[in-house]
Amino acid sequence: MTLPDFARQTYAQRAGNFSNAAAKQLLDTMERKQSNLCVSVDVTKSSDFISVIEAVGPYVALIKTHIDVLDDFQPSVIDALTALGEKHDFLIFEDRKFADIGNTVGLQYSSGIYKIASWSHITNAHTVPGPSVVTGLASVGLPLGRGLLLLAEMSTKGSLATGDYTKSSVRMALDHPEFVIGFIAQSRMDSAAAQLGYAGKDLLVLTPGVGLDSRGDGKGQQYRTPKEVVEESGCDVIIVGRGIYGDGRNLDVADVRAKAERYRTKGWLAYRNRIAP
Ligand code: S5P
Repeated sequence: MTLPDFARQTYAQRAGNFSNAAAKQLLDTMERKQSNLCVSVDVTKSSDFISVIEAVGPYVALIKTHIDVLDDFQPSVIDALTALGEKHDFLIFEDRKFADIGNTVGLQYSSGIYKIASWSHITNAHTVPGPSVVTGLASVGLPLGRGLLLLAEMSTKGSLATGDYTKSSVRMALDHPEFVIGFIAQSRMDSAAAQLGYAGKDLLVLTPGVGLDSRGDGKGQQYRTPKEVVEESGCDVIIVGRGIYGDGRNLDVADVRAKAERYRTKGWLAYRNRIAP
């Protein structure tokens, strides 16, 4: 497969392609920590949540959360998460998948018990509502220097986010370059962007559905390896959850740390091979 030019640039070079503060920070962090790993911490106890993040912190550029799955959420969890982000030098991505009218998503992003915009550098949205989902979120997130990812494709079997839907998602991103920093997707979107007349616009691709030891979870999830995702498909960040902490029960922190190190090594090698084949 022929990859476009952005896939051959270093993360440090690409930081200069973005005006958005969160995108620049993420790329600079990836370069500094030599890591394109994002760990998705989908556990339900706050103590496990913090233990996993403490263990993987040194190896990641980004921590992805589903803050609403914590059974015992307290605002102090956010303080602990933020402090670990400062200690270990990573950014935070709340995987909220907003998908409502602009007014509602603005409220969901700023308010309620989670106040996502106040602590999450990056969040994401489905494109099904059309551009108003982006403008609604931007009215809250842009003044805070936040960034948004659009779900252009999904990792699940039978996903409807393909073809014209994916292409329309790319158009929505290109129409909002200050706030939209890229996609959740399985491949680069540069050829769709070029077809839409935006050949020179860099956008990040963060990719879930990454696993070294399994091809699926029996619940619709499909896994590919870091090599397939980063080197062959040109994606920028690998998002790994259960590949690192298993089913989240009986956490073995030393094992979680070793797995994070393993994914970080594989992800970085795939990137090195991609930029200097
Ligand atoms: O297409 C997608 C988009 C996302 S954000 N497929 C996904 O799996 N995700 C998220 O990535 C999902 O919500 C979960 O938090 C993570 C994958 O977790 P894993 O345990 O399967 O690695």
